[in-house]
Amino acid sequence: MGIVNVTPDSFSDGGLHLQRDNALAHAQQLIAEGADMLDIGGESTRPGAQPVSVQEELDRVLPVIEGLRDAPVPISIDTFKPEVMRAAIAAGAQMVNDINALQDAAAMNAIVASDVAVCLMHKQGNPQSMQEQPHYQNVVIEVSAFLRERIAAAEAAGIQRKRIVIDPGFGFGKTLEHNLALLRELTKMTKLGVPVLVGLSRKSMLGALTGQDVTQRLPASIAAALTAMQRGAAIVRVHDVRATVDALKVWNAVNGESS
Ligand code: 8Y7
Repeated sequence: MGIVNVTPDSFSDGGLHLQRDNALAHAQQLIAEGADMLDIGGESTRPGAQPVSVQEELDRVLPVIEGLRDAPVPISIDTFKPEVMRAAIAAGAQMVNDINALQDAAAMNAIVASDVAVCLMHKQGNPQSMQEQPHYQNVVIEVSAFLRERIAAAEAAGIQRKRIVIDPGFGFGKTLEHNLALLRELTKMTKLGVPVLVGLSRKSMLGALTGQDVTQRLPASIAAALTAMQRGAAIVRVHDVRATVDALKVWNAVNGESS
């Protein structure tokens, strides 16, 4: 899963049109590099990030999703806002990546009313404050229990199991030790019976382990993606598609499928 952020950056403030063109070009590049799906996001959920309004998020992501209608890979919308979910699905998105795991009833209803897939992610706290004081008795048991409960809630609401993927939510209210325990024991998440998605690409835990700045975390991100695959991850959410695809080709040639 290739990451396409549709957020203004400090280098090019050329307005919505340029933002859309840049995002579409980036999306096409990731497809050419071998991405099997794309995750389009219009609001940063990094620790400490500022919220954006529904209208602003729609203005950012809808033109990009519409521009990818004929793309050869499925499009995921990274949002926790029900209004954005519904509009993105209407525009052709085939998956919703919800960092709130459909705990908002309106978000649950938006997915129930559709036929799209959904990623249910664990987090502790909210993006503004979640890294202040993460706390668990046993992070692996607690995250697994949460995801099991969210799968059950989604199924009870009418979302078939085949539409669900889960994610332990690396970096979302977790210390380095919590993240490492979750990655070490990722196989336990696969026992919940739905595909496991992981996002480790360029994350601060990799900075903590290597001392590298965010621009220099490609080798660490590859190692993390391979480690996750080895422990049963079905989908890896990454910025660096070409490098990750190459690494997975080598891994797959030895361990897995032929492609
Ligand atoms: C994740 C994510 C982010 C993740 C899923 C970043 C939106 C932070 N991380 N979604 N989103 N899993 N499912 O560094 O780990 O990409 S944002």
